[in-house]
Amino acid sequence: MKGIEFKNLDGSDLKIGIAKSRWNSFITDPLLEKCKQALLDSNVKEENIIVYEVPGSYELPFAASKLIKKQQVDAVVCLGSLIKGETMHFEYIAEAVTQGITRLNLETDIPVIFGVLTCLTEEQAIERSSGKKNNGYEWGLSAIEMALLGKMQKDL
Ligand code: DLZ
Repeated sequence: MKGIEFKNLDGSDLKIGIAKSRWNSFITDPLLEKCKQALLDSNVKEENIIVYEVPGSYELPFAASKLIKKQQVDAVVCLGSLIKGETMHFEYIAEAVTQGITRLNLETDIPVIFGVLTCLTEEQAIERSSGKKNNGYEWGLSAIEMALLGKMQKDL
């Protein structure tokens, strides 16, 4: 099987944060839509889905940190789209956002999902954010699975 398989997940007791960048919104809007759909399909209540928008992917770890501290969410999904251009921006931002998300995972007790496309072309990004291959859905399910794991560990 290519990709991730998920069991049935019950998110009815969960509060999930989504940090979403507006840079390349033609990619991040459909990612957000599918991510929310996955949460709703798994019984997360609409009012327990908190979305913070930021200008670009570099700002995602800050927004995720705020969702954790101010909204007490059980998991965060960071949604962004980096498309390689002619300068070094892509490399620096990809490195920074990856490090930022990794730090939050290790330093807070809340899982943060890496929902950032890092593509070489627009076509690659479109392929991964539209139709049946829209990655937003599995990132939403990943958030629920990890939030449930986090809660289980807390109860032990
Ligand atoms: C500046 C920049 C560039 C060149 N490319 C992207 C991109 O492909 N994807 C993305 O999400 N953001 C990009 N940004 C914006 C940065 O993430 C950030 O918002 C600005 O540098 C301000 O901190």
